Amino acid sequence: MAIDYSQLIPNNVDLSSDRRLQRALENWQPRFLDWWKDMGPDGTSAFDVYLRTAISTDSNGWANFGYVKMPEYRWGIFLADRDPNREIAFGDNKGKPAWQDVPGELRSTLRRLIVTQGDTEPASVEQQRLLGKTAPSLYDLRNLFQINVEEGRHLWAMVYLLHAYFGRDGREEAEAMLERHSGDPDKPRILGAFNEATPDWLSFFMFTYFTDRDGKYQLASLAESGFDPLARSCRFMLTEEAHHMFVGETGVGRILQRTCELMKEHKTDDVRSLGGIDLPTMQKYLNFHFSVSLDLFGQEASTNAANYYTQGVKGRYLETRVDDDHLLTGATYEIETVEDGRIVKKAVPALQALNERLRQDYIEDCARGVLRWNKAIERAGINFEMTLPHRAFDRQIGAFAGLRVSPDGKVLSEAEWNANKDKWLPTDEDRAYVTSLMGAAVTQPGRFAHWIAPPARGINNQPGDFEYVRFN
Ligand code: BYC
Repeated sequence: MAIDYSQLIPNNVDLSSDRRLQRALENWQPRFLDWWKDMGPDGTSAFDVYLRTAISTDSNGWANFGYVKMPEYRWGIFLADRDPNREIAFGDNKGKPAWQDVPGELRSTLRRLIVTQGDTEPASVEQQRLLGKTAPSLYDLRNLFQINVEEGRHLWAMVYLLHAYFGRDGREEAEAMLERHSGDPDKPRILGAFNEATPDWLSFFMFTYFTDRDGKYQLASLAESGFDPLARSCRFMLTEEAHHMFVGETGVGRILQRTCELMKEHKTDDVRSLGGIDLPTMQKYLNFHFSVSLDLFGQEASTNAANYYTQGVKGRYLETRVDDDHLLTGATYEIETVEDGRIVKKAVPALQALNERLRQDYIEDCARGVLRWNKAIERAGINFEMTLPHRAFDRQIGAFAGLRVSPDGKVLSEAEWNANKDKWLPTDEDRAYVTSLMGAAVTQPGRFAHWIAPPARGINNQPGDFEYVRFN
């Protein structure tokens, strides 16, 4: 369905037919814009940015490029097309028609999941608010802004659901989305990773590689939901999410490329003396962002997850392609957990292991990009391998929280951990070094900061010296 851009809130949900809902959202809109002004990318209101804007949800329409001032970006409500025959694919309600409204008994569960999902979107914009000041190129600056406006749109997607289906509670939750803030000691964001700082571009690329990828897996599970409006919202969000992970993978890849070039050119490992980011520091940042993102999947054995599945509100990754009964009542799944201070494998009811199963899908996906990075390092003739740390390394949530574990999965004493942790996680000194490289934004078209290689190709096939952002 095409999106009507003549309306104040572009949408493909026939918003004008429901005046109450339309008015409620039109009330929320200025508050969103105030939040964007206060907490969104700092000092950027006048910039013309070469952005992709969705004008319809089909394959031709969702990637329209042109210059836009970000506060004028057409944030709107776009759901993937409805399949009138869609059935719930799993759990106790398997085979029943997908719900077009919220079943009363699932109201609080669904609201909670939608709020948790929605909360991450503005959180990431807040985390990235100052990065524009130190962008390594116009190309990167534009990608940052693209991600920021789309996270804003993803907030709109969840706020629409809250307003349309959850009455007064939903409206209150929509307000609260703009009141919690990343890292705020009194009103923090809900999930841990979204209260961490993203102070530099290495962190940003690691975040978009690892944490946005959690977004992919959580959205994919919610896209299986029996609550059809949620499923359709998430399905369309996933099309936008792919670019965010692309920015992460290629961003890390371009830093690695530059580092390898410096190492080869100067025949040294001492990349810092040459103004680059050394490979061990890259590995430490990877360790940090991977483990923080693993926490986002929740407990290894979770009755919440079992209930979500049985009730039909949150499925598995690509649920309909899994070849089993989609009930999982008698099935077991092997997880790693902790017993008597040791990491052990244990079979648990598959229903309780759904967070862990999703985490496993995620880890395998993360590993594919690491493999591509390593191929590039190898092609450059450098003998170094980036690795994903063990899933128990430095965890704060779940069975491994509090356990000291090395990146290769050995349980350590507190003393062993303290003696080694600076080799595995970024130290204050590492962070200070990376921050020191983040000079004033590089704003000349076609130029790049010294520590990162140019991309292989431009956005929408634009040439290397394209003016992605015009400062007015
Ligand atoms: N931090 O039974 P458990 C994205 C809580 S990212 C703090 O395992 P459950 C994006 C948990 O709430 C995707 N608390 O929980 C990326 C529970 O609390 P209660 C975001 C945590 O519900 C980049 C308790 O611990 N979407 O889109 O099975 C940029 C017991 O845990 C954390 C979603 O997350 C944590 N990390 O699993 C922009 C999808 N983990 O009940 C955007 C919606 C757990 O004891 N959320 N807890 O009070 C969910 O599906 C689930 O809430 C979770 C947790 C998977 C997060």
